[in-house]
Amino acid sequence: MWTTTVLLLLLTLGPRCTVTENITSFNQSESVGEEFSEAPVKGHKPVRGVKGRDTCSIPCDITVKLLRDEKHSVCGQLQQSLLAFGRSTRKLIRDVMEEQQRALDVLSSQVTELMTKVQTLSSEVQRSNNEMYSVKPVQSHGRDCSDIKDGLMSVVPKIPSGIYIVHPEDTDSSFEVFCEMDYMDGGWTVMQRRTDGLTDFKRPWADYADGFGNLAGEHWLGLKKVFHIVNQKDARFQLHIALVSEDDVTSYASYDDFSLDGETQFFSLRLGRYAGSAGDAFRGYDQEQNQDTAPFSASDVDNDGCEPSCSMGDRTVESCSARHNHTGWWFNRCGLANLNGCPEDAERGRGAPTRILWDTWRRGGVPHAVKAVTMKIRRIASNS
Ligand SMILES: [Ca+2]
Repeated sequence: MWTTTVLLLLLTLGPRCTVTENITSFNQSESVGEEFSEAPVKGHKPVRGVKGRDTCSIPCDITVKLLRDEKHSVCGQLQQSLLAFGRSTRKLIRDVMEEQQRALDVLSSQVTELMTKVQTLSSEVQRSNNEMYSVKPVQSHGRDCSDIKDGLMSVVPKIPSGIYIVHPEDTDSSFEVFCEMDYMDGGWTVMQRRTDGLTDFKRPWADYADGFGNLAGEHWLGLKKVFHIVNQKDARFQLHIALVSEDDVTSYASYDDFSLDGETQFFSLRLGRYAGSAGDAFRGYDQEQNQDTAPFSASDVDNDGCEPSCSMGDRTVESCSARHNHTGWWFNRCGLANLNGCPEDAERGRGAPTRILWDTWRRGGVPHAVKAVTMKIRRIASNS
């Protein structure tokens, strides 16, 4: 009835226009259309030109207003829906991203765990590789590995690398050494080897004098034993240093003469001419860095040339051994080489680099990070 009343009201007002039944708000029922098409309201003439039950005439400005109101209401609803949709989409995206982040976190912790396992496994592989060498010393006596090689060459087609017993000339002592019989024609007595970082090189003087570590793996043969070998009558030795970087680049430094003074001179180093690809870090770039002729120092024996102290950049150094985490070497105002260097205790557990120092071996001005090194000596002249 309300609609009918509105329509009747509309018919009495202002300019007129034709409204067809597709304007739904005005055509709620057939009876409505019937009501004003066939039964004209009292006092009003039917509008001219409007015929049949499906059309009606209402003022245009009212129609426009009603349509506009309806449009506003629809627009408002649409806007609300869009806002709600936007909010729910944002929440959905946030949820998905959070879920993916959680998945990534889980994956990254798994990768870390795997890396640790791989590291442990490769250490074990390295250790078992080392143990593959003859751990039981070969009972083949000679004065050093070069002498053993010369003695066995005529009777054994291929001399294996491994642990041999040597008895240097003019000494009462015999001891075990590792002989490299394959590398560069063999006959090398290994005096130091670093491979896996499992042996602690943070040691006092007595250990550096007597030797430590595992001959088949990482070890320091000992200054007394090396002195006995290189101090033999009418024998001269060369030194070969083989380096491997963290990214598996290899390099070497060799000296055509190598000897040590006795213990009373703190096993001072004596080097011949340098050849190689790693640079002469023993001598460095100037006399201040030169370790040739330097006596050996350890954490408890200080012969490092810093007396009472050295200035290095903005630092004052009293003990090169302390500066190099209490390792032993032929320090001279520290210098550019320390093949016995090891990482600080705090760094060790985190798989820190070995800190083996051979500073003249560089790429693009930056020293290589050395992961493995072997120092070995071989006879270059015999008393024959
Ligand atoms: Ca000092």
